Amino acid sequence: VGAEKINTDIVTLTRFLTEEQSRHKEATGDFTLLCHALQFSFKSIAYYIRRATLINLIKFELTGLAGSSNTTGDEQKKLDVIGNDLFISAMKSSGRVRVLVSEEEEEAIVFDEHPQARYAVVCDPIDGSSNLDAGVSVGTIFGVFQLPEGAKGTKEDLLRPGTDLVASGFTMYGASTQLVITMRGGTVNGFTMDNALGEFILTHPDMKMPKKRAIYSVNEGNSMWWEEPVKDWCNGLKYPEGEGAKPYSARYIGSMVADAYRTLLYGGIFAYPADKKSKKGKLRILYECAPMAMVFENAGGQAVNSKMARMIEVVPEHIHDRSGIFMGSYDEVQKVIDVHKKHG
Ligand code: AHM
Ligand code: MG
Repeated sequence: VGAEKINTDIVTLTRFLTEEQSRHKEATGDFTLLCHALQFSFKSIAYYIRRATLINLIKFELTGLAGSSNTTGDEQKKLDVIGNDLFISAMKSSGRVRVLVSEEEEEAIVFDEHPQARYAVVCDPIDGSSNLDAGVSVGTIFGVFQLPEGAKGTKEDLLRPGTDLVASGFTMYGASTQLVITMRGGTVNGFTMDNALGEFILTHPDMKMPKKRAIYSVNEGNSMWWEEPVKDWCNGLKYPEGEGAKPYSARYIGSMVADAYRTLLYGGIFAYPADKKSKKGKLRILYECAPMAMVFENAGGQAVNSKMARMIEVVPEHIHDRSGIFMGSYDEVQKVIDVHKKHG
């Protein structure tokens, strides 16, 4: 130990949630329990991703590790299936979730065994999974809605704008596991998983993103399909006018949680616009765009769709509905909005 200064008053996610709950006199504790179940799903997904990466390296198959095999028994169970199963089972066993939407599931999952449960959870259990084999960071994106008493968990309970979310956030399974979480109208808090303690530690309290930063993050390979205002905006960043003006830096990982996490910390803008080929964009409103929009707004940034409407106010037409999105530092998103206004 010696001269090393040891913090003996660590704020874990568990402690943070307990303190949050005691600040809300009317709280029943149901939401806190739901958050504990979320926490467990993040920990277990992080664990399996780390383990699978290692196992892949030494050429084992995932079947045995996943603890179950499919009909042929020898085909490996994909990590996104494992992540999805871990998430569903954690939500179901919490007893607090009435209905769940996962990117991996065509239909919403209604937990009729918990008819009194008052929450709906939306998630992408492992976003960016096409990057997994290259060891690139992936993550879980989630959102929580509160349901009216006696809700049956129908689709209508879920086709709501992000402004109805009571909590949202995402994890990033990278060099370390990061968790970013925010509650409606609250601050954004970042936690880092301490593997030795098995706890998420509050390392980034009250995250506020830089008001501007010359970094843009977009798949420019799609630019031949972009609409004029989007092309105009991007060219403006690369070929700025005026004496001594410097162009923006490009950063694109292709894994939303990783691009979002960097953008939150360093500032800049992340975009996945709708275009002539993908008229509705690529990313999903309910469990990708809306939760991220809430995080970015609560951190002082902005998030809009391709029509320049506030992303968090968009109501999806169906649970897997998509949207274009621009999210990031306040001034950087404002630039996009201004260019679109100019085009009328
Ligand atoms: P996924 O949900 O199938 O993983 O797709 C979402 C991912 C995001 O993480 C990322 O921002 C985007 O797709 C990248 O798309 P592209 O490869 O078209 O640039
Ligand atoms: Mg996804």
